[in-house]
Amino acid sequence: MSEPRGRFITFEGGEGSGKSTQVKRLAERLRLRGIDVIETREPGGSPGAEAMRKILLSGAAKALGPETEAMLFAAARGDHVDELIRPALERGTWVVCDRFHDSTRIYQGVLGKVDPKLINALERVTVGDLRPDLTIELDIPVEIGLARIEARGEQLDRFEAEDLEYHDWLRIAYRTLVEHEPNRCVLVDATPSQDAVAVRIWMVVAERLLRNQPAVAASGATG
Ligand code: T5A
Repeated sequence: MSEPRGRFITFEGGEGSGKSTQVKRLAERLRLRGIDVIETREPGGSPGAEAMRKILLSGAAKALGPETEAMLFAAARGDHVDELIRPALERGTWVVCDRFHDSTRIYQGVLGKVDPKLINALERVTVGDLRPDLTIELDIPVEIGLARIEARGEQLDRFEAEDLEYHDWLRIAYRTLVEHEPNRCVLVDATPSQDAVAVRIWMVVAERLLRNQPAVAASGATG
């Protein structure tokens, strides 16, 4: 494969940390700068992966164990990468994705205790050498994130319904990941207002990915 020309940004973090909200905000801001960008999510993002999303989030696969869930998330990711992400990057489009391979590493690998050899093998098969240029890890105290989810008034999915201890470990695991991969991952405090979090994220993206890239006139806005 030729070197991807678009930039690949992923968002990670615990439940209710504001990933979907900030994916949208960042994509809008990038478009204002004249950058061609698509927003996507995992599990999902392609028709095949969206079908697998329904199974995974319904909890239907939980009884089969974390190894099987890891394989299903990986299968969905493989389809998403082949159908949407890689083609977009190759034509120069930026991709902003709500969760990616770190979610499997953390939820199934760390929390589910799936053997790292299996996690790494699945990663090799599904994403190959593709890695995000930047991963924003939205960090939030567990009780605030879960309160935001509950305020939506929707039924909790398979992972949201786990107990508080599970979510505490999740937060610790994400913070540890950022400490281990500081060149790719940036921890952003997700407790302030949506506007304040969006500004902080924009500063990170501008510093890490846009510093030497001239703005393309799209709507007259500059970044
Ligand atoms: N999973 C996923 C795995 O186990 N392995 C994998 O490999 C993959 C890819 C996905 C689940 O699957 C698991 C992890 C997940 O549990 P999902 O429905 O996509 O499920 O769930 P999440 O990705 O966790 O997303 P959520 O919808 O739960 O939360 P978000 O996207 O973090 O938060 P968002 O933006 O929807 O915001 C939540 C609420 O808070 C408000 C929003 O308006 C919204 O109502 N909000 C704020 N309120 C106050 N201040 C702010 N700054 C706010 N930002 C947002």
